[in-house]
Amino acid sequence: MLRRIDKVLLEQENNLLKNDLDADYAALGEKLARSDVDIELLTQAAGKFQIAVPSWGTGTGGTRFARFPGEGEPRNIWEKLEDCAVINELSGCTDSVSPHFPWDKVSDFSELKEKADAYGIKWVSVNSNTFQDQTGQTASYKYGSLSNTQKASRELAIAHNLDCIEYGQKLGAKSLTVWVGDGSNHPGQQHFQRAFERYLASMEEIYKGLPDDWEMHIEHKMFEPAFYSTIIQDWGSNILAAMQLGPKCKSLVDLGHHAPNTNIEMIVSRLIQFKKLGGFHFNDSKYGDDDLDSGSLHPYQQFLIFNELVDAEYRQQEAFGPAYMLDQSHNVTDPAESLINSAIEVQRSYVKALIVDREKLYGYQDENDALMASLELKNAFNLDVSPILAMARLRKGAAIDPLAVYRKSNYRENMAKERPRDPNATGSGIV
Ligand SMILES: [Mn+2]
Repeated sequence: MLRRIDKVLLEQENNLLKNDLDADYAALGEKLARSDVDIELLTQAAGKFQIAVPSWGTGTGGTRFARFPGEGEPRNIWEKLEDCAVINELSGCTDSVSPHFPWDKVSDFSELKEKADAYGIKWVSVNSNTFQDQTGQTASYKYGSLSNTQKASRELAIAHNLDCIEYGQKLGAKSLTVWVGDGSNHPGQQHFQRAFERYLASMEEIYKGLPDDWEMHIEHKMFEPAFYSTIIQDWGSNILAAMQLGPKCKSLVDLGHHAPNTNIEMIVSRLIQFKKLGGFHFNDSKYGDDDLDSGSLHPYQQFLIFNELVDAEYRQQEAFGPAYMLDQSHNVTDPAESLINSAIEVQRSYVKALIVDREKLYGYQDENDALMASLELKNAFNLDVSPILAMARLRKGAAIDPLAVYRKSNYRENMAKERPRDPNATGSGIV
């Protein structure tokens, strides 16, 4: 397999840490065994866990005020793929990339697929972009895309989404994620019902173009770029649209797209119950943003979300198989470092949720023992599962300490020489 990080360096670094890891792993294994938890099963589960990297996440993000591009950041999808390969080589848990069109459009998709195959990277959910006008575009998205009052704009947005499906088929993807910035900035600007009707009619046209084995995922977002109303502002409008469109349409939960303090784990449970959970965009949020690194601020919330997901797995819930993806904005960190770190933080939440004794928890719930029920969750959350994650990485040929290897490899410094910055390049967005 094609590699971006020197294997000798990786093994040298792993060898320095292996004895300590073995000792920590053995100690944790003994501790878990006292609660009848088999550490080997957890390590195997950690090894299987995979989360997709968004192609646009490999570039420095930005805010409405400015973007400060980093040295050596990727200038096109080929270079984004290179960085995604590095992230996977070191983390061992990001073997897929989600592309965004037209940003990632190429003339020869088979060449792009071959290159990704060589790195052991798969392409997953394709994302459409109808929230900005492209050069020479015949109709504008200024007043919306799929819900625009003007037929020409709606038709252009529908055609773009159908193109995205076609590109995705060439790459081997199986789903289309649709997020639109449609909404309004003034009370009275938009007729809520008519706008939603136009959106649904447009989405029906896209749904008709879905191959049999594809899904369409709708992403909701409370606000921004529209600041008064947004067409799919929350999971309510999202699931209503998904139910209206049909079984191949499901809802996607972006953690940062909710009001502060929203009980996202309960939304996840509802979507699971009605077979409408399509996938996730993981990130973290303090206010109304979707920009912070996953698990950097609310790791317990992320754990509680995984508690619902693992519970659905445990109950063998019908039609359950959400797609996991990161979606963050990296303004002050090296995007590769943030993506490595976040992928591992999401994997950490998953492994911790596996430690919860489901039958014990159900018992406490049935007996209305609120304190013991909450402690069953909290005790699992409080356990440091780092040795399990590190061992899973080591066994897959990834790095015990991914960030240390990344920095020792001088990858970014080398890329700064290979990838001189184009002063006219457009920035990556965050959706
Ligand atoms: Mn998102």
